[in-house]
Amino acid sequence: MNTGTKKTALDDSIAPLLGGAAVEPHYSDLISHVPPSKSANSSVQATEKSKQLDHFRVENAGQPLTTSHGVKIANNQQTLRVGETGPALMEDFHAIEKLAAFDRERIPERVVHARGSGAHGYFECYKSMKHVTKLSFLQNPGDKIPVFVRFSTVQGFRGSPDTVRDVRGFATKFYTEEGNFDIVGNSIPVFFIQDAIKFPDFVHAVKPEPHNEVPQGQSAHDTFWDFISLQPESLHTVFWAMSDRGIPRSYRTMEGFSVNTYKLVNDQDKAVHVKFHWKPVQGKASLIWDEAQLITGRDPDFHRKDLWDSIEAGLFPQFEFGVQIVTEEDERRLGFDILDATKLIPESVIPVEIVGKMTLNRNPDNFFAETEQIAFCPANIVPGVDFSNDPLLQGRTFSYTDTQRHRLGGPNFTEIPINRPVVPVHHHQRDGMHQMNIVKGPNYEPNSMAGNWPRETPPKPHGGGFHSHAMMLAGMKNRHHSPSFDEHFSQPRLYYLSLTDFEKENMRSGFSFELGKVQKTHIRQRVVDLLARVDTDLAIAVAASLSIELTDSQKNYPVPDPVCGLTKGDPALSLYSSGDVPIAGRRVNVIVSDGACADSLKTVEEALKKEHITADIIAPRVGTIHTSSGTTTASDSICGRPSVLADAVVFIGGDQSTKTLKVNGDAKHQLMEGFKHLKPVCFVGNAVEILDETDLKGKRDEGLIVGDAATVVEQLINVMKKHRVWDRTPLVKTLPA
Ligand code: HDE
Repeated sequence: MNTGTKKTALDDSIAPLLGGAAVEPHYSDLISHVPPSKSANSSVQATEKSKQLDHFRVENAGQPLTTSHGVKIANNQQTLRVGETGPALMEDFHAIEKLAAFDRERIPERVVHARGSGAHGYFECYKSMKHVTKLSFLQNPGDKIPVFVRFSTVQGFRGSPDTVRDVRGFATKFYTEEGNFDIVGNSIPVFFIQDAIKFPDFVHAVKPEPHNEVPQGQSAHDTFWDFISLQPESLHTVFWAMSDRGIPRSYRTMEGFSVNTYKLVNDQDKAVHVKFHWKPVQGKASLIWDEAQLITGRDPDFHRKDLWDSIEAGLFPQFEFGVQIVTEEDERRLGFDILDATKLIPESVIPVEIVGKMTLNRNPDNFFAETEQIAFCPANIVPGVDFSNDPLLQGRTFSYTDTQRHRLGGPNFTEIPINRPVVPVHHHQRDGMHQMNIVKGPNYEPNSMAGNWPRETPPKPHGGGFHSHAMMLAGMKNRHHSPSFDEHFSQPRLYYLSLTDFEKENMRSGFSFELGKVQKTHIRQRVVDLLARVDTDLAIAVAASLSIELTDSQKNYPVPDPVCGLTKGDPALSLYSSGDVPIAGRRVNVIVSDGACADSLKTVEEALKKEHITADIIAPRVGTIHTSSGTTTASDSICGRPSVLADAVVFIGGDQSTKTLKVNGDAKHQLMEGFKHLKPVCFVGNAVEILDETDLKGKRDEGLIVGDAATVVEQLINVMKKHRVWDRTPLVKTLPA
C-alpha cells in the first residue's frame, strides 16, 4: 500500500502501462499529449467576456488531486474498507463526496431546445443606427462587443440527433456595455401559434407522445398533426418546417430571425417597430431528407461537430445582422398585423438593412459550464430596445426566466459565469440558493445607512437607466384576439410560390413523409383540407401519396389573396433562387487506396484548399496509404466516413488503387449514395472504371465528373456552388441507393 511520500496509488496502477518505469510526477505526463484547442488560443482577440471568464477557468494540469474542500488525496483508486475484502467505511469522505457529486451531475434539460451547441464570438457594427436606436453597440461603425450563441433543435431530448426535421433555435447573447441583450430567435421567421397561452399545448403535441415517449426528434406523429390540423394558424410555420428549411446543412448555413416584432427606441424617445435578422456569410444550404435521416445514425453530432470543427480550423462562422424597420406608414400598407408571429414581412416589400456582423471564433472550454448553463430570455433587453404588443412575445418575457429558476436551481443563475454581464451588478436582491457574492451593506431601498446606494439612474441618450417606451393604450379587459390575426392561408401560399421547383417538390415529399407516419386517417384528411386552402396542386400531390382524393369543393377553395400583391412570391424566401452559394467550409471525401496517383491527389487537395474546402482523405483502411510516389494518411475508412457526411466525393485513380476500389463494396456504395443525394461525384484518371462497375456505367451529368485532376476539380468547384445537382432529381427516384 502507498505510504504517500513519493509514489501514489495511481503510480502503482499505471506503472505497467508506462513500461514499469518509475512514475513521477504522473498526472501532467498523462494529459500533456492533449492538443490545445486552436480556437482557445489567443490568435483570436480576447473579448471582455473572455477576460471575465478567465477568472473562473480552472486549469488542472500539474495540480494535485484534491477534494472539494481542498484536501490533497493520496488514493483515488480504492474505497476505504476493512481489510482487503471487507465492507466500505462511512468515514471515507472522499469516496462519499465523489459519488454524491456524480449522483447530482445532471440538471433538468431545457423543456424545449434541449439539444444544442454554442460558441463564443464578437459582434462588429457596420454603420451607426443612432437615428433609430440608443442600442450602445449600434452607435459607431467598428465597435465590437462579445457574444455567445447557442443553436438548437426544438423537439428532441438532449441526446437526440442533430439532423432531424425541425425548427432550429438561434439564440444570441450580446454582452453590451449597458447589460445583457438577448435575441432568442429561430431559423424560421414565423411561429406555430399566435398567443403564448397555447405554447404548452403545442409543445405537448409535438414532443414524443405521452404513453410511450416516441418518436424522438420528430414531428411525424399523430399528436403533432392532430394539433396542426385543428390550429390553422400553425400552417405557415409547418410549411417552412416541411421544406428544406427544416433540415439545414449546418448551423453555419442557416438564417436567423427574431420572429417577434420588437421596438427600437432612439435618444429622442421615438420608437419604430423592427424585426431582427441573421444572414449567414457561408450562404444558405440544406440537406436532402434521406441523407438527413441517414446522418442521424452515421453521425448524430453532425451539426455540433461541424460548428466545432470549423471554428477549430479557423473558418469562423459569420452572420450579418440586419433590421427590418417598420414605420407606421409601412404598417398600414402591409395588409397584415406585424404583431402576429405567424406572419413575416416580405423582404421585397421592406428590405433587410444590414448593420453589422457576428463572428464565432472560439469554442467553449466546457460544454456544461457554458452551453448548458447559458440562460437566454427575450425579456433581457437594454436601452434602445423595447417590446411590442405581440402576444407571443409578451408571454415569452415571463416563461424563460421562470424555467431557468427551475432548471438552474434558483434565482442566482445570473451569477453563473456565462450569464454574468460584463458590467457591474448592484441591487437589493439577496440570498437564495447558490449565492456567489458577498454583498456588503443594507439590502433595501430607500436607505440612509449607505447613502441610499445603489441608486436609480435617469434615462439618458447614452449610459442612462432603462425606461419603458411610453405608449397610450385603452381597451376592455378581455380574452379576445384581434380580427387582424384571423387570416392564415395567404402567407403559406406566398412561401410556397417563392420556392424553386425542386424546393416545392421537397416540401411536397416532406408533407407526404410526415403524414404517412400519422396513423389516424381523419387527421391526414384534415391536414390535406388545410393544404387545399393554400394551393390546390400541393394538396392534390400530397393527397395522392396518402390515397386521398380531393372533393370538388376542396379543389375549388378560393385562392388566398396575395401578400402585398406578390403573386409570384419573394425570392428571399427561397434557399436557392438567388444562384450560386459560397462553398468555403464545405467538405469533400477524397477516396484513395494503395497505388493512388500522388500527383492527382496533390492537385485535388491544393485546389480544394484554395477554396477553403476540407479534403478528407479516406481509404479502405485508416492510417498510412502508399501512393504512386510516397504516402498519404487516411483520416477515416470509406465505411467510417460515408458520403452523407460530405458535400462531394472524389475518387483518385491509379492502376492498383482503381483495381482495389472497383471490388470494394463500400466505395461503390459511397458512389451511388453520393449520386442519389445529388452530390458531385468525380473520377480522376482511370478511377472512372469504378463508375463502370455500377448501375451508372457510362452515365455523365453536370456533377458526375470524369477527367484529369485539374479539369475535374475545376468543374467540381463550379458544381458545388449550386449546392446540389438538382436536375438529377427525376433519375435518382428510380435508383435504389
Ligand atoms: Fe422559446 N422557450 N418559447 N421560442 N425558445 C425556451 O427557455 C417559450 C418561442 C427559443 O438556446 C425555453 O431556457 C414560450 C419562439 C429558443 O437556451 C422556454 C413560447 C421562439 C430557445 C421557452 C416560445 C423561441 C427557447 C426552454 C411561446 C423564436 C432556446 C428553455 C410564447 C423566436 C434558447 C429555456 C437556448 C427556449 C418558452 C416560443 C426560441 C420554455 C412560452 C417564438 C431559441 O422558456
